[in-house]
Amino acid sequence: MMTQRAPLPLSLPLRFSPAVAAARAAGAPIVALESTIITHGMPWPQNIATAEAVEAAVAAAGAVPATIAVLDGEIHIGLDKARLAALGQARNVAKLSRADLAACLAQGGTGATTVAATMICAAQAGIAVFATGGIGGVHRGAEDSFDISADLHELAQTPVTVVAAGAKAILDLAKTLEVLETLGVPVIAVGQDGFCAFWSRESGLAAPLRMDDPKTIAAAHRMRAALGLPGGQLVANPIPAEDEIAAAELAPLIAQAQADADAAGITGKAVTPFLLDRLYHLTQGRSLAANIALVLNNARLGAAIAVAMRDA
Ligand code: PSU
Ligand code: MN
Repeated sequence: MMTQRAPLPLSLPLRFSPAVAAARAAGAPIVALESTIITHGMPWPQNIATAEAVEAAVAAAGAVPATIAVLDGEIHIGLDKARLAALGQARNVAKLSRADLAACLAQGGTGATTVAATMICAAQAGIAVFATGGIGGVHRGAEDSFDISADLHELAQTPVTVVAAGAKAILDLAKTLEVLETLGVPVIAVGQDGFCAFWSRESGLAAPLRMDDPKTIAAAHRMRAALGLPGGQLVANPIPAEDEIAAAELAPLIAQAQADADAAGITGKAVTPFLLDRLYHLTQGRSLAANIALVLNNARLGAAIAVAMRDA
């Protein structure tokens, strides 16, 4: 094992699905998956179809998927089909980040976990690898709004390797990389030198690190722990070439979406879901098709890293 699991606080309401419990008992590789992408990142019914396809992709690559959400005051590590379907159809589900998690649990609430909250839950469950679409980061105009995702600080504190197609391209990616550097978070590009841009393979920015082999990524994760460094790693896995939307084509549409958000006075947790929904409409659904393709790609790599950690 690469992380030392602290004893669980007696009161932490962790509930493992039968499949994840069996995987833990057998020491099988497990990949955590988040739920905010289901409730706030994609429209119904593609959200549920994608969540199921992502779980299948993890399984096909030799690991056990563990989709994480808070249901009725319990942290579920692994959701069955019925719970996943219910979450995907529910309206007004809370979006839980680091600041909200304890409050939601204490009140017996239900909510979807963001990258930050999923990392916290995964670490408590002894899961070291997590695959998603794109992390949150520094928003455009953050110099005025101060809108910087808690995902960045989580990567600095919680020992989970997060596989994503970088940070979402609605963000200011240059500032996002700067903050990650300040926080001491390793940002590792896979298969190329450039930092990817979610729906596009290249952002025009160089990635600080590059590792093309899942074994190396797994070894780097363990080495950070051996050094006594807290925190995880961001693995920036570019969308497959056949699925990408060129950055130049997206640029004016992202600017339009941001202008719409500013004009509508959207702030806080609503910003990212609003921008993703605007892009969905502005691209006539192509952004969603690309998002689905990149999440599947990340699920496959996440599984390969989890297998490499098990075999180390
Ligand atoms: N990846 C996607 N779509 C998403 C997200 C990730 O492909 O919607 C979610 C994650 O849960 C991430 C959140 O933590 O977007 C970022 O929200 P914010 O910018 O408010 O921190
Ligand atoms: Mn924010």
